[in-house]
Amino acid sequence: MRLFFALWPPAKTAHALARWTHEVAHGTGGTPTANDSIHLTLAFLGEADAAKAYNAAQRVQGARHTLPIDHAEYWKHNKIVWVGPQTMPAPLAALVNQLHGSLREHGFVLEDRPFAAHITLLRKAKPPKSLLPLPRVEWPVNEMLLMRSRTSPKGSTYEPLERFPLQA
Ligand code: 2AM
Repeated sequence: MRLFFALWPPAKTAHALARWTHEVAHGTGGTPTANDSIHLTLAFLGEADAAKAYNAAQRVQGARHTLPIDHAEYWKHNKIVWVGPQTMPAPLAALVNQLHGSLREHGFVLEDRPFAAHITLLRKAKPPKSLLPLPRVEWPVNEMLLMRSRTSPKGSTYEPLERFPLQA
């Protein structure tokens, strides 16, 4: 199974981000992420064993927090438009560090590149002249999810396998 850990926004937040993406796409073209597929990846495992991933995640004790979405950027190398926090929130950094540490202890091989908190909203986009101001959105982070990804020529679909509540 192709697996990853992620944060999922509430429907209202995803909707606001999707509306913004739609406006941006007038200028850049590209394929918008479907509303219910908008997410932030914490760790990408690729083909992996779900039970092992579950065990690794159970050891993680993250704290609830709010994720600010106050930065938008275009990456030339993979032609995506993404949004995320301008500054990494400390509880998110701690969550990612714990999760990556526990996954490595359980034998998972993760990318060496430093973690970049990004939410991909447009793929195959042309470079934008400028990016529209972002809507003010609330993204409460109360749980992390173990997700299964299925890829097809039409794109990826995601299915939650397990939810891990964060501490209040
Ligand atoms: P992306 O949005 O930048 O493509 C599911 O594929 C999620 O895992 C996506 O959010 C994707 O990020 C992320 N991801 C991280 N590393 C990946 C990799 N090597 N291959 C595919 N997806 C990866």
